[in-house]
Amino acid sequence: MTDLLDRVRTLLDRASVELRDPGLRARLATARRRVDEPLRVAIAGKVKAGKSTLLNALVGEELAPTDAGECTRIVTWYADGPTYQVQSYLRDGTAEPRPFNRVGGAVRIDLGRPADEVDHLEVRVPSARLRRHTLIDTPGIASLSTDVSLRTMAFLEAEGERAAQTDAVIYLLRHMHGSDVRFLESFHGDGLSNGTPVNAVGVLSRADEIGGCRLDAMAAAARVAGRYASDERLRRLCPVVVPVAGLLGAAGATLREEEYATLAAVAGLPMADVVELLLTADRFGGSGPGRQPVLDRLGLFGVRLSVRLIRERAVHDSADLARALTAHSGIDRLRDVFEAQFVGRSEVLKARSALAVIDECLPSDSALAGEAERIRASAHEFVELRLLHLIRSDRLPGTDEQLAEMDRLLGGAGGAAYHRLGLPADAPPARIAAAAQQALARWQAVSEHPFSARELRTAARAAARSCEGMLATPARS
Ligand SMILES: Nc1nc2c(ncn2[C@@H]2O[C@H](COP(=O)(O)OP(=O)(O)O)[C@@H](O)[C@H]2O)c(=O)[nH]1
Ligand SMILES: [Mg+2]
Repeated sequence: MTDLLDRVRTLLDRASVELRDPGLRARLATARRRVDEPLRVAIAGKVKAGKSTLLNALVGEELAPTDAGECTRIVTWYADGPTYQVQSYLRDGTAEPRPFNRVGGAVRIDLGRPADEVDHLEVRVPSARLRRHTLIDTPGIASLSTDVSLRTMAFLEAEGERAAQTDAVIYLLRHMHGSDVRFLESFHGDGLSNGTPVNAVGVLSRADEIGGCRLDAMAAAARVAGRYASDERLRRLCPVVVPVAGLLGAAGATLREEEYATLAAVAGLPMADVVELLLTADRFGGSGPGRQPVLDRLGLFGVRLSVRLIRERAVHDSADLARALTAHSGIDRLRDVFEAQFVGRSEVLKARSALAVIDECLPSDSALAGEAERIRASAHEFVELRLLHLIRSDRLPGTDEQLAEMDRLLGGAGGAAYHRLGLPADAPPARIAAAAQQALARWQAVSEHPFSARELRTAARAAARSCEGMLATPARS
């Protein structure tokens, strides 16, 4: 079987030979390069949902500004590169390097022209965390009508006159909000456009603030996220919702010695004073030098948690505390989900994006468009995506148990064999092979059973094929 991306590369090469229009050729060339570039993942959600903070937490470095400066109104890409470098891509199609400086870590870019002339910014960062995917910070949706919102929507949407610029989306939800769901639905599309359950992960953001920043906030957030995940409408759009306190994650990655010292000094005060100080954010922030900046960096929950951990001697220095903040933030869980859902599926996501460009550049009755269609119809990776979409929009018959297992086998929880078989990450090859063999037999039986509905039989054949794939390449993960 030829590699999916190889088929897509060949198709793009042939298309660029056949096309004469320079504009279309340029688009194909861009699409061709993109096949070999890291996956593009956008962080989307409303203004102040915590997008920029989450990006910083994911990279483990303060990069994206989190105030209301003019650059936060522009779509900004953060990509791996040999040195720090900023390129501004203008709406007229040209690009120019821009000077920047770093204020408290955040990259401050000198635009040198009105912001509305800039299409997007690209910040290169030497970071191993950006090697396999590029993260894209979006300005956010304030309401569905403002200019910034419209630009964000246009950028994320696959439909309309251009293919999506992103391969996958992390969508931040703060509270269950009608407009959040409408936003997600707006780029729901036909199951193979952008922002469908196969390439969207939900984050319940600013999770530490739930329930008034009490110390059990993260547990409360996990319950809320669980409810979101079982919400019918939301589940169809993004089936996984991970609670994350991006602020804690970012602080954990970049905690400074003097911040630890400030917190340790508070922890050393008599208990009654500590309780009094930590009652409200205002009280703590105004109570002494250095405290407001620490509050801004960690939030009230982060300060309360840190003081408690230091008092209880659960942490002894800034490195300990940094680790504890990271552990509480939920960022590691998000990274795992992200790896499983996006990075582990990056080939088919990239192939999908590239084929969307072919669709746009070539007439639908041309031989090459036909070949694009054949790739979509025949490549097993695409078959899996389509079936996942059917399962998740309740359009496949079957028992709940069957559908849940099929979702997993098709890679719904991650593309690695252990994800598909519901085994632990360290399951030995023999156990994986045995489980795959059993699943294969089970699904073959379903596919041949005369009483199975026809759609279920077809889907069962595909699930069996996924099992065969695991048996053929047992070491693949
Ligand atoms: N407590 C708390 N505050 C957060 C968190 N994430 C972001 N914030 C704060 O929320 C505000 C908006 O954050 P920002 O990342 O700029 O949101 P964006 O507009 O979606 O990019 C800032 O003041 C952040 O410090 C979080 O996880 N916990
Ligand atoms: Mg922002």
